[in-house]
Amino acid sequence: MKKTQTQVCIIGAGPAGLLLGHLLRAEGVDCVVLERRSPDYVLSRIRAGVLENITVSLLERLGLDSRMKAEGLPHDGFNLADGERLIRIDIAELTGQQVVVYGQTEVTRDLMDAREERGLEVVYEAEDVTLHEVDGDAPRVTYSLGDEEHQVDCRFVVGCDGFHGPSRKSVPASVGKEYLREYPFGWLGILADVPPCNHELIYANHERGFALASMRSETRSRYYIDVPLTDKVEEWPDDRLWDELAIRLGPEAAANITRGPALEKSIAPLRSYVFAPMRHRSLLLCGDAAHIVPPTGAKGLNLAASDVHYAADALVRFFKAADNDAIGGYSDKALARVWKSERFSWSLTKLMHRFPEDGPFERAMQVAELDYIANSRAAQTSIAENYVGLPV
Ligand code: RFL
Ligand code: PHB
Repeated sequence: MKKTQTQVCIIGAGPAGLLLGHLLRAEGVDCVVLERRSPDYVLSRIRAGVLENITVSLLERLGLDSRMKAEGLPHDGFNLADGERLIRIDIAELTGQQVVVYGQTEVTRDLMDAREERGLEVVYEAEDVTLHEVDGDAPRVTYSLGDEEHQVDCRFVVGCDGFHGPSRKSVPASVGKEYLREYPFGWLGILADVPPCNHELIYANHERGFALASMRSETRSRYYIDVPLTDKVEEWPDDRLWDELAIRLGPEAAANITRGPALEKSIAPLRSYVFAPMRHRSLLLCGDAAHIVPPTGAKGLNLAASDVHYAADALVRFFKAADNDAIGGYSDKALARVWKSERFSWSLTKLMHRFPEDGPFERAMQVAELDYIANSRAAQTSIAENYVGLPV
């Protein structure tokens, strides 16, 4: 058994784990990150595209924002489409803020590329990562790498290992509470090297279902439609998906859609999930390890960033100022923001999707709400301030 010692052992090198590792290293806190997959595999996952202020400002604070500044697309607004009607939410005018369209893959790549220069140790392809004694003050994490068994002794373990990782499962069932809402559809996404059909995002509620027109750059588009959970990607050849997008996004957007072969196509289920508390003794949870939102509000990655902001602050105060209180307050602080993002993502999902169980009354409620939003600056402001991200 090869043993190492560090202050913080981080499980998972997605955006949450890498961001936390860099923030801790920048403050002189020792840490090691253990990741089950290879760097190429991590970069091949196509996920989030919209960054809130908190995510942008953490990259700025780390001085790892140069490519995002050069290549990211600042957006002043987005659109809700309901049949023929397009409701523009002018987030810049309503909140004085913007969001930045810059893919999660690129954020992850920038954080990965800075590992060596910043002295951040990440062990990729770590198998059988197992947490031990997180109940006490001296937890351990074991893993294997090839034929070799390893053990990391540390003061804190931070679970940044996503929804399926082992960290959350290390919290005793008697301590943790789960809140879950599953949705009766998934999002089928397509990534293609074609110019976007619109310079801003369009979330559409069409009688045939939901559609989203998004992008990664001026030459790369990302589109989604909702599909029954029983659908398989193979049932959606590119042409069928482009035809469906053209119908659901409406004639104006359809006229501007450029079709192209899929670089990636996948179906992701939608769920709302919260695990509380987000700390158990020497174990802290951040990001998808503790909560999931449906992607409708573009909140998942940004929530991971705000968790990491609180966790880094608490850990730095513990190691540099012998201050225990911040660790003690981490879960409540993080959850207060998590629940507000959960609420926003759930309500936008309900507003923009046709649920199989819904009847004429539920549809009339959607129409009334969209009509209210279209004609009320207060309603638009509420959506805009949630979309750009509530204060951290
Ligand atoms: P991740 O990215 O899942 O990373 C977790 C990492 O942990 C590793 N891991 C392990 N490592 C060691 N041992 C084990 N046993 C392990 N098990 C797992 C994994 O390999 C992985 O590298 O979680 P993290 O860092 O918390 O980041 C969360 C975000 O990835 C997620 O919330 C967002 O992608 C959600 N999301 C969106 N968020 C936004 O803010 N804006 C968006 O526009 C947006 N769009 C989306 C999305 C998610 C989507 N999908 C596919 C779920 C669109 C989609 C389609
Ligand atoms: C994306 O571009 O992948 C994206 C954008 C906005 C969302 C979800 C996903 O709400």
